Amino acid sequence: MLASENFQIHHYNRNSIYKPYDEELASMAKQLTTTADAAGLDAAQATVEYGNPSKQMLGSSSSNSNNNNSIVANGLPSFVVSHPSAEFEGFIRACVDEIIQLAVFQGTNRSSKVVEWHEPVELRKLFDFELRDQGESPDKLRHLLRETIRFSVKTGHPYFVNQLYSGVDPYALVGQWLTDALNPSVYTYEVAPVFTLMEEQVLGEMRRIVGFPNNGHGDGIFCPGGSIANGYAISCARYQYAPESKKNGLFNAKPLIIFTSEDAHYSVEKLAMFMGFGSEHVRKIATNELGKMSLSDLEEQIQLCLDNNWQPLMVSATAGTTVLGAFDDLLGISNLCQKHNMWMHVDAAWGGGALMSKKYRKLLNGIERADSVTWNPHKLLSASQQCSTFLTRHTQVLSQCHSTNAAYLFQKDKFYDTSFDTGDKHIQCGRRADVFKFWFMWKAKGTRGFEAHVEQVFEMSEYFTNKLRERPGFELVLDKPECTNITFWYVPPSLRQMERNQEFYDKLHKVAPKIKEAMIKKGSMMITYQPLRKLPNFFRLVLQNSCLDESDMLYFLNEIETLGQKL
Ligand code: ABU
Repeated sequence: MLASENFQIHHYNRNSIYKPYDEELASMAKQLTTTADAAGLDAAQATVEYGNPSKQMLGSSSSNSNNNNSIVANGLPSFVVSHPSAEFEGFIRACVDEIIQLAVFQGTNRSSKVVEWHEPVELRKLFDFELRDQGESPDKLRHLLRETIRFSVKTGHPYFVNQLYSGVDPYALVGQWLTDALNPSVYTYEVAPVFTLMEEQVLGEMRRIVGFPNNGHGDGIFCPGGSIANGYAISCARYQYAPESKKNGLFNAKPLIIFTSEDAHYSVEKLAMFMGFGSEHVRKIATNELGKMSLSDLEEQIQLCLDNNWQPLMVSATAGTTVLGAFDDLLGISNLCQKHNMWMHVDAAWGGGALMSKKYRKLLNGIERADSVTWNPHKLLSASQQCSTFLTRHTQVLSQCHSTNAAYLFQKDKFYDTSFDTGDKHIQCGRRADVFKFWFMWKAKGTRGFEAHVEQVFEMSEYFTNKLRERPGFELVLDKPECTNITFWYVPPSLRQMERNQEFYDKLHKVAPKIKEAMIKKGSMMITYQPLRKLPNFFRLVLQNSCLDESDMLYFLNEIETLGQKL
């Protein structure tokens, strides 16, 4: 049994939770009326739009009586210090309880909607987005919390299979909340001692799991998303092959060429553009019928690059492509990188989680030969957004490449070992402690818990694929999906007898968008669709929530069939 399955849902008794706060609010309202009377204010002026004002606001008013803290129209102070004074405890607890009840549990219950959909123009009318001169009452703020939850997509809902993330892991959630409460910025040991050492531990363990030599020797960082992690790979590769570029930039340099597959994540091209390479210098290698980078095309493109006297810089391979979930041939790519002295990067943002499983890690054979790897625990391992890592076998390159030695942050004459001031190897300055939620999950579940999680979602994707094969009207894009994204068409009965000509494909192209619209308006599930090269729109189901079982897989098929059969 997975550790997460042991998590008992707490059945809330609303009265027991809110009664003390509600009573507190009532008592404070009385106090405020008395205060207002004493101040010669009309009682109506001392009450608020959404009920009685709270003790905490009063408390801060009285505690800040010397702060030019005037009573404003709704009876509340206009200035509240950014400090959780004791008077705020009731408000914070009430809000957190509400979030737990509505967003964490009710919002992810299978009987609830995944989304309550409204067009933007309608949502603007339904939701109070406006910012005003005067602050709102605590009750209004709680109302706004509830409305925010109500109109938001419940990405933790089991029927949200739309993106490469989903679920609400209880340990990750608590971890995320703790880091928000402590609010560190992980750049120096002095302000983030625990998280600095935690990053070292987690990144080291991830490198060992990747299989880098010398027991995972190397370096790594937590970064804001897989796109930026892929950008770090480009930056490190550039430094390795053209260290003078740190000072001189790429002006007058021989063009450096990046190779990646046509199915790779768009971030490789985006970051190359952002870093001044230019999109022309990102060569898109053709994929084969399984969605993997074609090694023969790669070799041809490298040769073409050499013929032009350009410098082949790096190959960014993909382990788990965004749409088809294909794993590139990492061993073959590594041989070519070795032959041409190129940096080998593996974007395993999506498929990296499979490394946790003895059964599925073979999908990434050869990753241990890479120079660098992107691996996002917020994807297949279900950590909360965001949790993204860049790992490299090279111990110095990140620091050498990115450091600028800002004297106001990275003073070398500090009283402790300043090698633990890790911030200078990042391009960010302020940085969230994304490590904690992942470390906390890992502590709770153990590596074996992650393995069980990964194997559960792979098992469900195989079950879904098998059931899909048996159903009339459903057709797979890839015969044997490798990862837990499964791509397929639903062909409604009205099209099933048609000849497979252009007219058929034009009609099929319109089916997935129609079904998607119907499911969102109904709120019954969310699954994405896309075209790919010449293929008409098809669905992509993504599984990474290990609470999903066989009945959920049947639900997905049934729902698509129900919504699409009349098209
Ligand atoms: N790297 C994010 C990919 C977006 C998605 O398809 O879910």
